[in-house]
Amino acid sequence: METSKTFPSVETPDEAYQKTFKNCDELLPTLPQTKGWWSVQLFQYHGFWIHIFGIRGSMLIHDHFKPRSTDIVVATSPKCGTTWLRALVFSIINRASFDFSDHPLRKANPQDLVPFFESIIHKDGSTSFVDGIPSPRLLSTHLPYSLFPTRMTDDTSACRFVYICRDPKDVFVSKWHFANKLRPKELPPLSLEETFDLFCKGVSHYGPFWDHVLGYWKASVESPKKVLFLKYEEVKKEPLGCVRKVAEFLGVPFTPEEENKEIVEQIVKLCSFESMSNQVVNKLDKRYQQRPISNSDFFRKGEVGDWVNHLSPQMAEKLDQITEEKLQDTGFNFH
Ligand code: PAP
Repeated sequence: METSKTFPSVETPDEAYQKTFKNCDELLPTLPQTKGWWSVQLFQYHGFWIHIFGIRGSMLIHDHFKPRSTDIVVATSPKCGTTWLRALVFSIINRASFDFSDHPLRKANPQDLVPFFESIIHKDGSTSFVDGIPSPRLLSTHLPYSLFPTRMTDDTSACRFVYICRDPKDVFVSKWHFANKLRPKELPPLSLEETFDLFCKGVSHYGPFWDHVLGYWKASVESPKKVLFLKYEEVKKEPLGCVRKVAEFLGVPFTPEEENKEIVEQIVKLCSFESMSNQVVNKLDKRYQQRPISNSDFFRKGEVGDWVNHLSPQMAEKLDQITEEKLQDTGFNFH
């Protein structure tokens, strides 16, 4: 649930980009629209409620992105653990390059180390920025799996996706808190009830939430070498096992020597909520120039089951019921 820190310059897109921009401009008025949770309008694009920037980003990726076999895409529906997974993947991939006591994650927010795909594809009005990132490129996205071009998702391309999902009740609560921070002060705060209703109807950034999760889950079943599917609750419970799983999936398993040096333990500790939320950069730095969001807003509680402090038993039951219906016959559950 983000835009880039400094809104990428798109004033002088190159010719190829201009064509995509034009296609996007022509498409938007034809799409169903609704008011988002804050001031951003959402459009229903291929079944998902996405803001203009995300749709244009998706179209640019579709038309212009040149994948590499080494690309790693950290994918999430907003508020499922994006910040955490970015930190984990970054530290797994770069573990030989940095000392844990003087690690980039102690000086930068994970968003600055694993950039947002839908944003940086805009940057410089061409693919030059994204083409210039050295391999392996680590990119983060909220886009649904179905919106990626087949040259990225078919089995012949070796780029990989690591996805994390989370109990929808906790996702909703986390999103509601965050949206209230983003909402302009002139507007009344979002009521929990009204927002809950929208979430249940699937109207939320990159929603419907369940369709987003199921898209990646099905892909992970069909192509386990391409998509690794994690659950926030599992990573909380078994962080060491999950970090080993991610490393294996990415083709960089921990060696016996690294195990002896307790590298896995150090990664888990560095990326833990306690450690990350206490880094000065994550306590103090403002995130965006024009939005009232700070790095600290990405570290609220980091707990499993905080929904119990916000949702009535009836609301929880309703959400569980919707989840049960949506997941029926899919073989997937959130437990
Ligand atoms: P985004 O999709 O907008 O980038 P994302 O990072 O997915 O946000 O979500 C933030 C949630 O992850 C917050 O959950 P909460 O509101 O329920 O507290 C945040 O606290 C949690 N979070 C951030 N970092 C970590 C971490 N290192 N470990 C566990 N949870 C974390």
